[in-house]
Amino acid sequence: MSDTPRVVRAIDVDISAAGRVSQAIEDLYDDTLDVVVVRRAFDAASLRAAGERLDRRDVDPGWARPNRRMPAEDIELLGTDAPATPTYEEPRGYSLDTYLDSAARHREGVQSAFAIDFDPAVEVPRVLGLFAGGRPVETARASDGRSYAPMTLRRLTDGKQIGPHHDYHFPLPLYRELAPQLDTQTLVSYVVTLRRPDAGGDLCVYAVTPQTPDAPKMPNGYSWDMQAVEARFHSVRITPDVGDLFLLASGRCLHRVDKIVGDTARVTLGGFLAFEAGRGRVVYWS
Ligand SMILES: O=C(O)CCC(=O)C(=O)O
Repeated sequence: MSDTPRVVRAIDVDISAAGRVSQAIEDLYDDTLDVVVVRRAFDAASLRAAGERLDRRDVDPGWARPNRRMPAEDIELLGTDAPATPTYEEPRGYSLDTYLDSAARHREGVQSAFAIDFDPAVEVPRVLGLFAGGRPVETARASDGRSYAPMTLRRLTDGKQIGPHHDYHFPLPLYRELAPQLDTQTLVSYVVTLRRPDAGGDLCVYAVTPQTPDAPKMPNGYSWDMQAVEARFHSVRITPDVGDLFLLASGRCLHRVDKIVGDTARVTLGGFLAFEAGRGRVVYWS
């Protein structure tokens, strides 16, 4: 085994160079790449208009707040009120039926945030497909055909953040049907920026994996000791602009989102993706 310390391998490309990274999802899976930032991946004007609308405080399109009991992590979501991750409301994860029912009830929630000329159900798989090595990209489905939520809109306002975590959610109940169909070696996050905050909101990615020996934890044994993580491990900081996409090996690399500062919210659209077992297809959900 090599003694060379692990680093976060990140690349930053313009959409015009997407052809150079057409195998990015495979590279993320194969642990030869950790983050790819794709600048101008989506039409910035369409996303900016949606981001502005979603940052209005006088209209509530129905934001769900599954972390409301932890004010610093109180992310707002459209597209589901039972997300595919643990929340403070449901730390062990939602049941499969709760998750799928919520996805069905909130199906229109994401679409209706955009003007008629931008259909995220078409645009998201089209752009993800540019990095899938020619494989089809499809929304995840349970074995009875019910659809997982393809994507969620996320809003973080002043003082909110996403704390450090890995995303390896296959053991959760709602993956009971999905996980056996997938290559569960890792999980990849996809995130598109609709609105940039005045300050804060950067994505910070650390060369700390679930297998890193002696990863720094606080004396309580589960909270990350971020001062020690930042002192001892390589990291990258990413500031996405409106229209940019990033793909992150979020099952492997510890990551967090810096606290938002100021009146302008950080608004993103995102979810997860994975290879089907055998790598013939990419499936995505949120
Ligand atoms: O919003 C982001 O930049 C990252 C979201 C996140 O933590 C994830 O996708 O795992």
